[in-house]
Parts: sequence; structure tokens; C-alpha cells
Amino acid sequence: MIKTMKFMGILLLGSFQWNSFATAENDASSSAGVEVVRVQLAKSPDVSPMRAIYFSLKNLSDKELVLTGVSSPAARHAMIHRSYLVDGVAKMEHIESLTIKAKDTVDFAPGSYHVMLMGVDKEKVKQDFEIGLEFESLPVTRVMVKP
Ligand SMILES: [Cu+2]
Repeated sequence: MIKTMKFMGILLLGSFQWNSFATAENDASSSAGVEVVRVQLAKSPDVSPMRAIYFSLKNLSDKELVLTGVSSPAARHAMIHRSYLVDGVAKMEHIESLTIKAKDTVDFAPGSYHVMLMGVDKEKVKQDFEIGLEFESLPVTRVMVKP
């Protein structure tokens, strides 16, 4: 219950930070230190305001990497979420930051981590669109998502 309430608070307070994306110099989903592969948009009803995105996030560097946020011009809010089960009931929580160890890979996948888009632009998500992954010590990494 506490987590659910916290999540609601974040939804209400969440500020849109696409500005950092626009000024980023990094154009590829692969840059010094990070590679994003197997990007997949989960199937959702067209009318749904939410979308989940999965991928594998590889830390190619020999230092730990800290993912601190995500943004997209195709949605009003974007968050890192993690799904989990409580007594057989699926829940999800907001992840403030996610540390990927040196040379490690974290899979964003059903039942686990995902990027959650909220308030999607229903036309934009029918075409290729971008998300921006924000790391503590890297420029925003742009990732192309295909419908
Ligand atoms: Cu979610």
C-alpha cells in the first residue's frame, strides 16, 4: 500500500524532463559505455494511455553505471518500473535508480524491469519513436522503439 501511494505521488509530481534529451549529443543507442539491444514495445490496446518497453541494457564499461531516469517525446511521463508478484497478484513499483555492474547486462522483460510510458501520444506510438535513457555520468542515450 505504501508503495502504491508513493507511486501515485510520483505520478502527480513527476516533472517532464525532455529538455535534457533535446540537448544530448549522443545519437545512438550504443555509446561509450552502454549498449541497448532487443528493444521491444509490449502489445497494448490502442486506447490504452500506457505502454511498456523491454530491452537488454549492457554496461560495456569497467565501472558501474547508474540509470536514473527515462523520457520520451511520445508520452507525458516515462518511468522505470519493476513488476513483481504478491500472493499471485501482479504489481509494479517505480525504480528511482538502477545500478548495472561493470560489464553486466540487465534485462528489461515481462515480469521484471520495464520502461513505462504514461499519457502516450496514441499517434506517435504507432510509428517509430524514441526514448531517452538518463544515466548518472553519461549523456542521454537515445533508443529507437518500433511499434
Ligand atoms: Cu509499469
